[in-house]
Amino acid sequence: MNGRASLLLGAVLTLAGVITIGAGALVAPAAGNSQGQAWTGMMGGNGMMGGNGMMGANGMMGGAWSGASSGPGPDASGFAAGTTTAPRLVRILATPVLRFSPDVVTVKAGETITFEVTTMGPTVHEFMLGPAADVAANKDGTPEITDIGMMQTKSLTYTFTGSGPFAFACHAAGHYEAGMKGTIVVQ
Ligand SMILES: [Cu+2]
Repeated sequence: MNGRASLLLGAVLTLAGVITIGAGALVAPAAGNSQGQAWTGMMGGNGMMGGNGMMGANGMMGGAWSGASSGPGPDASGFAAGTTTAPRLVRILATPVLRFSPDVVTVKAGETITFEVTTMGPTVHEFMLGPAADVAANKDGTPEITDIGMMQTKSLTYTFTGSGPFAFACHAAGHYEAGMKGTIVVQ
């Protein structure tokens, strides 16, 4: 981790310590983008009282940061490959400088990973993940979480079947072109 990423992580931890009051992390039930779509709606989804609003499980009052850290990667001691019943947790920050941190994530072939993506700063981000060509093309149907607002954390669970290549990206207007993308290394 470079110095800037360390600073950003420290900042987000500090902020989260102040505002994380309510529920813990939101965990997607399965791969795909069904979660984001399920959140739409006047009161149940993106509204003030819903799961994605100010008072909801993923809003300013809760779920911004669960406190857990990313599980050890394949090259680290204590590594345990994620499974569909026990996915490995990988945290990613979406930063105000239009970068993901980290922007390279190493997985074992076949692993199931839950990505928890937290936006720092006021710029809203997205997180699309899948086959690299689909992610580069912003292809419809590629797993994605959208509208990740300031200090919000949203999650996406994905199983890496095959050797890839896989990638992730933010396709908010102009962000991908500015370099807001990342690489999955499959071991
Ligand atoms: Cu973005």
